[in-house]
Formats: sequence, C-alpha cells, structure tokens
Amino acid sequence: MNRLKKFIYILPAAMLCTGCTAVEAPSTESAAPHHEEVQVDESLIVVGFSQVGAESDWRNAHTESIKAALTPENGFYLIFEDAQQKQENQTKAVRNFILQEVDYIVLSPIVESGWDAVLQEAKDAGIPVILDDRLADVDEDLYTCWLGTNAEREGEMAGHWLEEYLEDAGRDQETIHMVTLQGTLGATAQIGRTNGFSKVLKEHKNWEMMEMMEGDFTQAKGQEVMEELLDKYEDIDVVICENDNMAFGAVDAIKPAERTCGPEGEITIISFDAVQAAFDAMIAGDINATFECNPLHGPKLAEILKTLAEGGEVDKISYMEETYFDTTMDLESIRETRAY
Ligand code: GYE
Repeated sequence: MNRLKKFIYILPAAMLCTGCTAVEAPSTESAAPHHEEVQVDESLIVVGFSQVGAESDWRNAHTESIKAALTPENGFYLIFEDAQQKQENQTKAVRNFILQEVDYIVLSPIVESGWDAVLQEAKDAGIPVILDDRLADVDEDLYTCWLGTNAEREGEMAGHWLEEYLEDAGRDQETIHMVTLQGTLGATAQIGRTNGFSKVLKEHKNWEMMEMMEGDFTQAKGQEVMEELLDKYEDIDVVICENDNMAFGAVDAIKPAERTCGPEGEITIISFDAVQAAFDAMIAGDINATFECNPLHGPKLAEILKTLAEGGEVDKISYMEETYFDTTMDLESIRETRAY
C-alpha cells in the first residue's frame, strides 16, 4: 500500500468522487484539461469503488451504505464510479484506479465472467481487490476477499417457503405453473437465486417452470417481460422475481391485464431483497413474500479495509446475515425497523 502518496489524479470524464471536498471542477485552462490533481491527506486509505449502477432500490441502499462508511472522518478517501450497468465501464474504472495508484480497489462485478485480465493488472500493480456484493469467476489469488450474499441459499429458502405455502393451501398435489423473472444473466445474484430455487423445483414433479426471462433487476424490464409472459400463458400460478424491483414491475403488468396477485389473488409473487417498498407491496396485498438480501455492506467493508491496512488477515468469504418476510407477519411494525 502506498501510504506516502499525496496526490491522486481524478479523470473527470469518467470518474465521480464523493466524500472529497478537495476535488475541484475540471479546469479549462489546465494544460491537461482531462486530468485533475487532488491532494489527499496521506493518513487516509484511498479506495476506488466500481459500482454496478443504480438499477434497483437495493443498489441505491448499497451505494449509500458504502459512501456513508468510507468517509474521510472514518479514515477513507473514496473514489466512486457508477458503471451504469456496463461491464466495459467497470473495466475502465478499475484501470483508472490502477493508474491513480489507489490503496484498494472495491469491485461489485456486474457479471461473474470476463475479469481475468483486469484483475491480473491490479495484482501486477500490487493493488488488493475486494469483491463486494457479486463475485467474479477468476482465480482466487486475483482478489483478497469477497463480501457478499448467499444467493443460492436465498433461492432455496424461497423454494421451501413456496412448498409450505402450497401445502397449507392444500395445493401440494396440484400442477403449479410458474415463470421466473431473472436478474442480469451471469450475475452472482441471478445465478445463485436461479440455482437455489431450481434445487427445490426438482423435488416437485408437479411444479412446472414454464419459462424464465431476463428482467435485468429493473422495474421497467420486469414489467415488460411480465407483460410478455401474461400474453403467452394464461395459467401462471407463481412468479419468481429475482429482486423486488422486478416484482413491482410484475405487479404493474398483472393489474392492467385484469389478473390478480398476492395472497388473495390468483398469482403468487415471490421476490428477493426486502426493501421498504416491498413491505408496502406486501401490506397492499400485491406480493406474497420477499427474501432478504442485506445491502448495508458499508460498516463491514470499512472493517475489512482497516484490518487489511493494519496488516491483518480477513476471511476469504464473508456473508451478510439474512432472513425473509411474508404477509403472515406483522409487516407494519417490522417495516418501521427497516433501514432500507
Ligand atoms: O438483489 C438486486 C440488485 O447483486 C444482490 O443486485 C445484488 C442484487 C440485488 O440489483 O436488487
């Protein structure tokens, strides 16, 4: 780690910097107008964070949590870049972080594949990489550790919840027609939730997964895809939405199609994340259950970075603690305790 560094370069076209009042607007008079030199207190740990985008409520809470934890008051200088859901932007961001000689790179990889070259470059430059939220399918020595979510477990939990739900409703022998709105294909949360749910699906001969379509973790795409599925299939009993925002999109498609959903309706909706708006949707009777995925990584990430900066060891994998919520619970009171 380069603790003596005093200056870092900000590339205004590509980089956004937060928590750093020292950054000035790009100077048009400068000899190198695309570069800005910023003075950073040498006691601060300089972190370049490449975020996926702002595709969901979960993502926004994740960004806020990290920005709130990696502040100069807490000993960090954060360079934040939003990749707008494009892997090429993330690759570019990581390369910029290497050029800037940051102390640590934090990467939330949009998908798992395609990281070997750029993470090797970080390694060659001696900059440790922490994967946060999603995983990269690379050799383990190309990253220091991963702080994430056990998406496969979430998917399995959702499957078991449905099992019980159908049993309680006396529908465990009935043919159950299902569709899935998948997250960004190839993303850890998509792979894990699809695989976890599939494990339970395989145990039930009467569960029929008619189609799985990509909804990219966004409400708009979730709605679009659900509209298509409603046109195609008349008998959908269950929709698995691989995040809450796609579930909101599914509800937006189901209601105008004069179909009903939620605990009192024909279509059971299962979702993931447990953001506050999902509580509202459950309270409104639109969705049945949501499997928690905790986005508040900031404090744990700060702890990991501090431990590393002090020369300590960290676990290779750390998972956030998670549970689930459904409409049998006292959702009004629980909602008040939710931080995201
Ligand atoms: O569930 C979804 C987001 O990777 C766990 O990404 C994250 C997922 C989260 O867009 O809402």
